[in-house]
Amino acid sequence: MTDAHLHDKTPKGVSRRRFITGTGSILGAVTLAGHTTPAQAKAALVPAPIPPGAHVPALVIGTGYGGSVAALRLAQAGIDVHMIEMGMAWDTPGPDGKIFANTTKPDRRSYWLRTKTKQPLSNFLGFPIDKAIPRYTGILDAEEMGGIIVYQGRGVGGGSLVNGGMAVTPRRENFPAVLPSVNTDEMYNVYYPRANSALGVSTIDPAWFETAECYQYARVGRKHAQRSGFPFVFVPDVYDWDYMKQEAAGTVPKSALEGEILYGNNYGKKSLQKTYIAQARATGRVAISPLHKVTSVRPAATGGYTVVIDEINTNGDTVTTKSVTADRVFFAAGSVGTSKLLTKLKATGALPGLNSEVGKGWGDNGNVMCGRANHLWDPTGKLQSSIPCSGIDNWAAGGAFAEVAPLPTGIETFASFYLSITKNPHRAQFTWNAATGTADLNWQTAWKQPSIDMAKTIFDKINAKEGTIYRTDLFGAYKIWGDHLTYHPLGGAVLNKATDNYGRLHGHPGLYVIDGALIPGNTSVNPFVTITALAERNIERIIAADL
Ligand code: FAE
Repeated sequence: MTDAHLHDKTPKGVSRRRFITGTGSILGAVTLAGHTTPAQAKAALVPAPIPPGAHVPALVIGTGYGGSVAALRLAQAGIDVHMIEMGMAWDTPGPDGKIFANTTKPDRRSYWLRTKTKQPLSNFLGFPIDKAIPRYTGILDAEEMGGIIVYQGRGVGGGSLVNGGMAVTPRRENFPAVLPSVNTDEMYNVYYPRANSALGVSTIDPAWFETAECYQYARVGRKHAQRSGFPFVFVPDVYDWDYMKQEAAGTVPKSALEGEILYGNNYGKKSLQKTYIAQARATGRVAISPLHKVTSVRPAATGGYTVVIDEINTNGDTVTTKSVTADRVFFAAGSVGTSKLLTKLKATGALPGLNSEVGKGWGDNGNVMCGRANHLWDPTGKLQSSIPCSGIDNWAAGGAFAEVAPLPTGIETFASFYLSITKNPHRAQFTWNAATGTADLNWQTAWKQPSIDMAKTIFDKINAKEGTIYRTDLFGAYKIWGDHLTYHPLGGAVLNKATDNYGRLHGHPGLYVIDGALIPGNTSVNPFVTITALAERNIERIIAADL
């Protein structure tokens, strides 16, 4: 790389001298002097927790899928990265010797700054099951906004800490509707394979599936789907299937077979901490500051951006407010986090160049849940793996793809449980509320009706065929549909609208969006593989063209 090249590609507003120093002496020293040793390069990395006044070449807000991809690829390109994460590091065991709490015994580790649990399945046999817990910076955020509860992971690893690990690539024919401005061939030939490989995605051994006690519920799901003529598909996951076999054999500590999901997974799941983030740290160029929350980004007088960060304690209180500078900032705070931040920064004049697409195009991936009551001769099993491995694909005919999900209660429930992803057309918008100082979302509860209708194309038919009924006791006293929530927030800073076709925010060179906020509301399947693959595509272009 020549000096002239550096000059050409320096973002507007970042002085060339600043950019070279700002790259932690890595690009600068390596290319201009050619003498930097790995030890010197490492010494230049700003340590965590990030000190006030620090200057970093690349600052990544959030440590979920988008952020982890950005950090790894930037580091591999020789650029020092600092990741800022509002949640905890999740690297220290609690009093029970485990890092994460069990799903059946939520404690302070389970929820983000709540004094009572907010379980997605709020009731059982009609009775509320939420309970009091101490307020703490726990792992699962149940964020209540505009008529919907949006569940999100908090901590180093983002959503990968709490999710089911279902790693689904959309059917190729559905992709153009998901991301119309992205080349389908490139995604399926290059970036989906790259993402799947780096995430460690694989599919359950079909022979083991047939006999495993813990997947009786999925086999019942298959039987019912097929008897009604629906295509039943195995769904890949990032869980280590060999580990699960050992759990079933009783030779290792149990995780999926102990019902762990939602509040973290102690053993078999390959969260980002074990994949992208581990690789990123191994480069020696990535530092992570947990319990740090970005509250502002604005152009710095000296070039680059000033980033304001609150360091918080485990009660959620701000301990210190720090100001740092960064040559480039990657927004990877998740669909909700990125959208809220950008909406605020545009409205308050911190980033006046952002366009009017910011905050728009937010959707819930059409999530809706339901349970079915099976006959007594059709038990789904006491032991249920918390990791789903299968789904019912009625996307083309009915606009719904349903995960056959577990109900890992430890007792026989005679219930089949499903999370459907549907082609819900509604999109909401974040707007700044100056009176409350919050970014509000205008989602409406009634907007879930199309999702219910699409899910019914599957389950009304199965119920009619099997002579069964919906469970009415899981989401309230008499409520069939879990239509109050989403696990899959998407959009709010949509690709090729709020940003260019690679995630560069309009109006502010050197600012990028690289997470689920780029995807306009729906992916037709579970989203994280698409978020990861899109981030791989975008960062490759950004590194090649901008750095
Ligand atoms: P995400 O992973 O949410 O990461 C954003 C990170 O930014 C988080 O760690 C935040 O704490 C952090 N952050 C936010 N604001 C700030 C700030 N101001 N300063 C510093 N840090 C901040 O974003 N998807 C699937 O594909 N398959 C599944 O099986 C699946 N199951 C799920 C189950 C549950 C219970 C949940 C909640 C989600 C599930 N998902 C699943 C969704 C998936 O986890 C989600 O789409 C991705 O995690 C989104 O990735 P992003 O990189 O956009």
